[in-house]
Amino acid sequence: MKLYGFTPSPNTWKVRALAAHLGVALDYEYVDLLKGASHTPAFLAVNPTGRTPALTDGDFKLWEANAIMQYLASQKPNTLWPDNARTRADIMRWQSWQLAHWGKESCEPLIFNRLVKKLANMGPPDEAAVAKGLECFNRDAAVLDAHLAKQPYLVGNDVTVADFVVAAPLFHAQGADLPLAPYKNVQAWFGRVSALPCWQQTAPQFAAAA
Ligand SMILES: N[C@@H](CCC(=O)N[C@@H](CS)C(=O)NCC(=O)O)C(=O)O
Repeated sequence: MKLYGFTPSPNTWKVRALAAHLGVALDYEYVDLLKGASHTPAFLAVNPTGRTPALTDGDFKLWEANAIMQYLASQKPNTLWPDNARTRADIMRWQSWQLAHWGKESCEPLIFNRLVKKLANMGPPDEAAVAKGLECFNRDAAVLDAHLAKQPYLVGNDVTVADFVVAAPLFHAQGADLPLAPYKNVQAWFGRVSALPCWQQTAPQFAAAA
């Protein structure tokens, strides 16, 4: 299987970390978004939306990180994606929440405006987007914190695909100044998830993005 990714992005990092944790081998190709490499005819033939990550497995082409993670986790039996309808629906619930809210409305606007713009020389943060992002972040982090007061991981007592997905943007908490201080349960949970060796094994190097 071959993964096309933009190494510094949490969307790519979480897929690579999951594969490393599961011991699923991936050929990896760096797609330099800063040079428009996701909009070349060759890449658009893999993912017509022009985004990373994307996966090929023979003639099967798959894009959207959540779908890719479920596909990778389905390669062999494991505890990250248990073969149980309710557990999978529960994991899917958190993946959906991440896509629509935690990622899109809360973390991504803050990471983009406070970190990516700085690294890519894209000008000052859009303060209105930052203010809205902070409002959404606090709304969503409060829900996450209350949930994690009841259990060590998002879906029961063991780490699952859901934890990989929801934790990924928090690796940029410091760089994007995400206001995590009031959310002690989120901090403790992130400590447990981020301690998995797979994250370090696949960590982006900001100085040399590939
Ligand atoms: N919903 C997609 C989001 C993918 C995405 O937005 N990828 C960004 C990098 S983080 C990208 O490739 N952007 C390039 C572009 O939009 O031109 C997923 O979860 O895979």
